[in-house]
Amino acid sequence: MVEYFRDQFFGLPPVALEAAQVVFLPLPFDLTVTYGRGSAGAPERILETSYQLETFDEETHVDFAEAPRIFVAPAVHPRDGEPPTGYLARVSDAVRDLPPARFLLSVGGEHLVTYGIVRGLYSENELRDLTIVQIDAHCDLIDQLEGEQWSHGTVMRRLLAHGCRFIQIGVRSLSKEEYLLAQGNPNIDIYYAHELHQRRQALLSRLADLTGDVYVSFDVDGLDPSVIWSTGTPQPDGLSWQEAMAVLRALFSNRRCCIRAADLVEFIPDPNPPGCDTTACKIISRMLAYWWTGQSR
Ligand SMILES: [Mn+2]
Repeated sequence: MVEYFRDQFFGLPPVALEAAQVVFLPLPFDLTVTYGRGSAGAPERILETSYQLETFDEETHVDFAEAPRIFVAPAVHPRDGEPPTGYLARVSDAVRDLPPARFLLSVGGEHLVTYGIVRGLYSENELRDLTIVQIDAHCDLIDQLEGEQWSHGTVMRRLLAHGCRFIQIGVRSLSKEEYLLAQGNPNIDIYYAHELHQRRQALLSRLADLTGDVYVSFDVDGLDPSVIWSTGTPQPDGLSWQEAMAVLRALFSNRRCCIRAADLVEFIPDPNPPGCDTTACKIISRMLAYWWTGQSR
């Protein structure tokens, strides 16, 4: 009988950080959630479930049993009574402590964790040249959600203030405030779900032509609920699996931009496993397979 390592991705034997090309960073944090809870359990469930996946990716022919090697970093756990900003600062510190030249794949947790990751990865100057490609039903550009500045619904507004640019894909739930903000802001480009079919080629060309630093933030509610329903604030009419993969493929095969990191957020482990658990694992393995294929060409 094969032995699986339940705390490693794909259940593979642990590898040393020095020998890894990918760092998997668990961020079990869902403090500011306003509706469905439970995304804090996602990193652990995803690791536990991932041994169910084949290490071989049928599309890219990457075999994770060979390469790339994945190092699972210690989780950054929230502390009792700690404000969200305290947690985010510790996430940034954990990211800064990682050796460079490794791909960082962070798994939330709620979407607010993206702020901590991005601040840890890039200096203030670099943030002004960073493009965040966000697959999401929501813009997360609200200034304050229920009076709270630091929330899953405000995370991109906080990053916008640092000068980041945004390409938001699959949006189908936003406030008038966010709509008007995006309309007048050259740094925000929204590909709404209802027009995605028409603008698909334009979007893929845009992604294939991106230059500079790019960060990929994958909120699972960007997908259609028929693909992933296990998320805090689901919305109908999201991206199909194939549409989402086309987006990731276009991005990771673009050699003119530099993608050092990605995240997967807002996934809630299924109360009746497997549910969507293995689908969430497969998003991660696909992102890594596309990234690795882009590296080795
Ligand atoms: Mn969302």
